[in-house]
Amino acid sequence: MSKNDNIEELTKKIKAYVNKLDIDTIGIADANNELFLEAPENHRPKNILEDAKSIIVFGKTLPRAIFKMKYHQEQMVHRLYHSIYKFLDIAATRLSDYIETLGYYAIPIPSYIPFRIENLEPWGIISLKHAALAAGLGRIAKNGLLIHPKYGTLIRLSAVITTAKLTPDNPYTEEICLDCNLCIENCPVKAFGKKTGKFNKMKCLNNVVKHGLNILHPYDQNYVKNIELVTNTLLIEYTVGCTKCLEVCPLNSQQKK
Ligand code: B12
Repeated sequence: MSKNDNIEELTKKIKAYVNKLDIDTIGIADANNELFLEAPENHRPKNILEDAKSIIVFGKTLPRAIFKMKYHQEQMVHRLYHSIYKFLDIAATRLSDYIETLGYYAIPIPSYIPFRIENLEPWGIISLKHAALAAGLGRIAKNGLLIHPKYGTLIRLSAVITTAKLTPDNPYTEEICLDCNLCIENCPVKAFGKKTGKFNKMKCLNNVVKHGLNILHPYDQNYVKNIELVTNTLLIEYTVGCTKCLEVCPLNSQQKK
């Protein structure tokens, strides 16, 4: 296929390839989407890949049964999180490879690690929630997560930035979040400010990312300074200490059918 190919044809071809990878949902965003301007310079798709034109964003859901388990829930969440992130990383790598065989450049975005620390805050290479919002996959729920009309906040995300010009999808306009506040009220570390609703990432991170290393290393300013290297190298297989905001969401317990 050459660069002069019809944009619609190319879009269809790429979406068909992604669907063959057993993906639950897919959308396309324009690399110029103004949402990305809210990210720091070095976390905008256009600055990550020269001449980027589109971002293909896709997701896979966690099984609903996670919150119906009587025993071993934390252990299963641990395994499933890392399996699903690897699954998505492999899908993104395969898709990038496919797009490059069509004559364009394409780069897969990691679904979790490595992240970067900017002003003492963790950032993914790009924010996948915002990419998914731009690609019309869903809306941002009250707790700041991407909420999908069918998979709720159990949807896990991945993306590929490419120089191929593709047809972007429209934003998802209907309300999805039920605004019930259960996720905010049940947060065990009160990560959401009572008055402002602002999300304190470090409070959440300290309760979520559990690793043997944390027992040996005091969680202080020095730790936070080194957290990028520590997390990206040693914490890859951390266990997930908290999923309360997912567990209490009414949309996450609906049957998938
Ligand atoms: C670092 C990180 C964390 C950190 C910090 C979270 C954070 N909000 O930044 C910690 C460890 C706390 C964390 C926790 C969790 N995480 Co996390 N995390 C990430 C990671 C690697 C980077 C996120 C990032 O870049 N944040 C930086 C910016 C965007 O922060 P922000 O708070 O989201 O943005 C605010 C402002 O910047 C501003 N804003 C407004 N408009 C716009 C527009 C743009 C373009 C930008 C950039 C910002 C912005 O408003 C935003 C909301 O307040 C992503 C993977 C990825 N590459 O995206 C996964 C990711 C966000 N995590 C995910 C998940 C599942 C979780 C947990 C549910 C895990 C769990 N415990 O079960 C919790 C969620 C807690 C919660 N309610 O948010 C999923 C979310 C999927 C979804 N459906 O939304 C992601 C996308 C991973 C994936 N591949 O699916 N995570």
